[in-house]
Amino acid sequence: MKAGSDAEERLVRGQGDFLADLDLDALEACFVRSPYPHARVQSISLPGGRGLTGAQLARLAGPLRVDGPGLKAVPWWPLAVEKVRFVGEAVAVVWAEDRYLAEDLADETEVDYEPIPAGPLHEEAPDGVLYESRREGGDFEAAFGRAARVLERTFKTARQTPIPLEARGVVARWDGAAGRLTVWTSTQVPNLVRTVLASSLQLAEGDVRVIVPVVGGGFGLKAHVFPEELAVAALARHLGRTVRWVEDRRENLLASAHAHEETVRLRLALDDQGRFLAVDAEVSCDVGAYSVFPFSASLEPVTTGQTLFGPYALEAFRLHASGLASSKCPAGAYRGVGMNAAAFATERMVDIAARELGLDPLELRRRNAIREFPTVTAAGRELDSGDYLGLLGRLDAPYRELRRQQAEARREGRLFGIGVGFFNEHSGTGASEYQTRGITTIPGVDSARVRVGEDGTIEIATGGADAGQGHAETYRLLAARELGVAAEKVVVFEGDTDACPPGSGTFVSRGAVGGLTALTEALREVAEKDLAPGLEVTRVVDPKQVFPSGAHLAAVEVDPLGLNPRVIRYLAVEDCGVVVNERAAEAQVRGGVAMGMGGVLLEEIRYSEDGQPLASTLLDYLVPLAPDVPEIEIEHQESPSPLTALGSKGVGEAGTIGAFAAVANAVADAVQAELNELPCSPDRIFHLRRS
Ligand code: SMO
Repeated sequence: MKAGSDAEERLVRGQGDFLADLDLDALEACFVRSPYPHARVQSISLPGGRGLTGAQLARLAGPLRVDGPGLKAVPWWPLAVEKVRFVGEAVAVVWAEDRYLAEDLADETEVDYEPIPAGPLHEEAPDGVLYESRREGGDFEAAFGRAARVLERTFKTARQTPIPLEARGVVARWDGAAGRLTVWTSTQVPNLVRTVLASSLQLAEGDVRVIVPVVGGGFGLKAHVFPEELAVAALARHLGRTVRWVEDRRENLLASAHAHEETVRLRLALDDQGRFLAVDAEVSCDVGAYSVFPFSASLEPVTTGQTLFGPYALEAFRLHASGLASSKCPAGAYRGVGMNAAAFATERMVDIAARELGLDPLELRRRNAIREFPTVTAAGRELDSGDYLGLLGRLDAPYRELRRQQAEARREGRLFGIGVGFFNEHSGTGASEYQTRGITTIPGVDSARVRVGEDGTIEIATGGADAGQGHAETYRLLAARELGVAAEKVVVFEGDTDACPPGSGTFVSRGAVGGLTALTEALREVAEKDLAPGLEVTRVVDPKQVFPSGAHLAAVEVDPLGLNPRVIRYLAVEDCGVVVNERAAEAQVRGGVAMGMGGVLLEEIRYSEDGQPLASTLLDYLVPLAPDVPEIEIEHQESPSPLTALGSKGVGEAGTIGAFAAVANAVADAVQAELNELPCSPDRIFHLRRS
């Protein structure tokens, strides 16, 4: 897909070609989905030769499966075979000339289920544990032995789902003569989709082409390979026809991927000066019915565990992390991944400690912030650069001003609260890092190819994939700067495995880490060789993880009658290293903060006791709307990373991570209660205040 200079204008005019807009003469597929959380599929009766059952499809395509240290490798078939494990799991696929007829066929499909009242979801994991690990760093016993005080609390984040404006979708075309499969899919990871399709359908990778149309938001959801992608591709090959499936919102809420249902139990050891000595953490995540591909059931437990107390100096750290199976939609990547829960738990704990010690929360953070870089933390993270006291310092003046406002508001009996969210995060995880962890399913290299056209046009192709980040604009800015050419002379290609060099796509803010490093190096080599027409340079890099950081400040007022929290002021101080494209970086922060506000205040997918999802429309699953989001003030502090070509670090998730901490602390401060469970909904505040 060409992401040239006219692409953004077409988007603004509403003329972008999203997956559902592609004019491809396709049959429309519809999935038949289970109404039971856990049941044996006894029989399926399909309407007249226009459907396939899970057992039939299993002969055409192999399952998704992730193995690795601490993981139980459980197969996830394109359609359920024998058993369903969550409400919404597909058991059959039907097709017709249009979606209406396909929906009718799905309705006419009869499935006999025998509910399974109890027992393990997977024979491979009789105890329900899909992932488990332990780690310890520093002299843990000594640090706890010296403690003047130990605080213990448990924090919970809500099950959420990313809700991209455009839900998932895939079109597959089989060219029998060439033996080639072409797949258009709304994804962040085109090369990974190609690799997995090839192995599942037993094709050569070169015989699979994956094309990414304009994508209406990914937020991590589209960084997976899904059973539906395998099913539609297998179906197209089986029928020798082009087949399309476009997910509707109900399917998206029930059966795409969920995230963030975590319980974090912390024990914090402090000395008599309020210095943090050590943390003992127990992180357990409800990961749903399957281990998602490629990130697996380890994704959130590990990410949260690594990120807890991230910006603070500790002598020792101990972690027990687990991912537990349940009859719910599988949990996957969603902006911030486990870092949101880590920042929420850590920063709530810091506020609680400040209260217990009678110290100002900002002062307690200052006292414990990491001061020297680079450094290796007790949790084993290699922090590349930063200026954490600098970040906190920038909050000083607005913080004091808000405390004055708060004193006044409290005199008037108003519920006015102030919260700080101080954090660091990792971005740009590379191939070697994943291999060190024993994970081979996640690619980790990033790539860029720069070609000088015969007419002097600069063609940039990368292994990234744009899902609304505005990659083309950033690449053009960079090419203009490095080569001294006019931005209009630069054409950008992304998201076509035939036209672009292989790379990891877009997740963990890797675009600004490995992506821009590969591109900058390629541009610089082209500049050195002097821009000769026909010159082509390709760079592939295996990036090293880098660590953006930030300090956020939120003010919240809660109306005393309805107990609705309202964010009235928000300041985000970000350190994502060198800012390459300020407009794009700030748009990321703004969108990220809005998403984080959703996670703290509104969003929750609950399940009934008997496994029925209680949010299947956007009337039940509340997301923040424009009037809920205040003006977001953004400041940049730049601590260049020594590990990337430009010193940049990535900023895609920072807004969300900071907001999980700052907004939650502000609500807790407003209602003067220990709000340790999300979302901070009016009913939760009501019950907390009564107890
Ligand atoms: S949740 Mo992201 O696409 O790493």
